[in-house]
Amino acid sequence: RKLEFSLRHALERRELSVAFQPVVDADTESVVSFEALVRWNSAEHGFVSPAKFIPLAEDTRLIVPIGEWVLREACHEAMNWPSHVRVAVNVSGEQLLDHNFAASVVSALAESGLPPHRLEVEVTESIFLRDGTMANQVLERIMSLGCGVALDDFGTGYSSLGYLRKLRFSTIKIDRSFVQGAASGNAESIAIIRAVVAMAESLDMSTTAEGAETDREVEIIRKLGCRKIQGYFFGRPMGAMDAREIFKSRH
Ligand code: G
Ligand code: G
Ligand code: NA
Repeated sequence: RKLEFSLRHALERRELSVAFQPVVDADTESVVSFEALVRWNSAEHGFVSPAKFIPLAEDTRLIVPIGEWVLREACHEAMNWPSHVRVAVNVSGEQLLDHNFAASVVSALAESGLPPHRLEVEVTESIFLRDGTMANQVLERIMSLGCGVALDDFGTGYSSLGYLRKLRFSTIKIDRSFVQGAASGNAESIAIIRAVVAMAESLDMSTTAEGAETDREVEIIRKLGCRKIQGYFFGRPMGAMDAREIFKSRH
């Protein structure tokens, strides 16, 4: 397919970039990390949404070199931020299960000089469906390097609590649909967020509420005890230079 052909050449043509979205501490509202989000401005197709090209990259395994590039870019860029600010990088199943993945994390850290604890790898529940044993092993290796591992889109997939017993995630990310539900008074969403926060606390994991857009949403998330908040209310994904500016203006 034509899009696939273009995507094959996107890296060498320097059409990819990384956007960074701030994650703030729920109490202080100061930026504690950024999530790295890949962007593609294609010569042939213009801006292509990740929702469109990430699945294509996964099907064609182009996600392996693309993901490795994002990882390196993100680690390098994080070196320009204050040392308490972390960077989170999304990792697809295809990438995580590639035999080279752990080595690519090691070299991204070494090349950039980023301390391992400043990198958090984000995975979704779906990775445990493919090859749960292997996914566990790779994630344990990543954790043993000192990196964090966040469980993304929690509650939307094929949730099993089994992997929470095996792996010490640094963060559970609560899906935007629960945040929206809670703010519109949906009792089930509120109960689920409350339960996830309590579970995370007792497992010594942090929680991030995703996709907060309004002060009403921020208000309820805070009341429910989520530790961190990510969403348009505090900042959209932005270019690297704009992300750096945040620390200049706010100190
Ligand atoms: O901003 P947003 O449209 O960026 O991203 C849509 C989805 O694409 C995100 O939910 C995320 O899961 C995925 N995504 C964005 N960047 C990356 C990346 O670098 N690697 C992988 N595997 N997925 C990404
Ligand atoms: O699922 P993941 O954590 O990868 O989510 C990242 C995606 O969510 C990106 O596409 C990002 O642009 C999007 N996103 C981040 N904040 C908000 C928000 O406040 N509202 C909406 N609608 N999308 C958001
Ligand atoms: Na993510």
